[in-house]
Amino acid sequence: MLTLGYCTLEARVVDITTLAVDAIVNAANTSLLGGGGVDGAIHRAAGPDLLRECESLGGCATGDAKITGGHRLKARHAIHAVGPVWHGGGRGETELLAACYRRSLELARDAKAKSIAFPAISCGVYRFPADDAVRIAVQTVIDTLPNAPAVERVIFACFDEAMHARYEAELERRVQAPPSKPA
Ligand code: AR6
Repeated sequence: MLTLGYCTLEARVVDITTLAVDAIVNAANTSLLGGGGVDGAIHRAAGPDLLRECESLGGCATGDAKITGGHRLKARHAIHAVGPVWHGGGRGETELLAACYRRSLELARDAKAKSIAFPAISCGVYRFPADDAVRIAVQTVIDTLPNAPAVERVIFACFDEAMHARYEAELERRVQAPPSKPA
């Protein structure tokens, strides 16, 4: 766990659809009409009214995000972010992935969310290299938090232990070491 001012960042092995937070982020596609992976799980848990609301949004560009209600989820809102497909790194994938985290936090702020949970966007079907994706996720959240000062809790929801270990290591690396004694 990492504490930055009033906000804690933590990684947990958990099914994101079960979290009672203000907003859960979905790893969606540009249609916003559902799919497999975490997207499918969120739509199944939220029920058909989520799809109806998504149909009214007109899709979403890669690197952007749109917000809906949570419907039958325990979360008040779902934020549908569209991560990049990994094509080797030469097609702006890093910046597009960072933009997903930035836009999601901005939408959470505008919805007055205090707690938000992210899945590892693009790390499944979209094949983004996990170590790089985790670094980008943590760095972008840290960089964006000053712009979303009401957010008090960020959860990185991991589907498996291997992904959890990556986030833990990345957060641990950023925990300030105590100041060393002057020589
Ligand atoms: N809770 C938390 N994490 C999960 C869950 C869950 N319930 N289910 C899967 N994950 P993916 P992408 C993890 O493929 O790569 C969909 O078809 C999973 O282990 O869901 O961004 C969309 O419609 C992985 O670490 O998303 C798009 O077409 C991470 O979530 C496409 O897949 C993301 O895997 C998006 O691909």
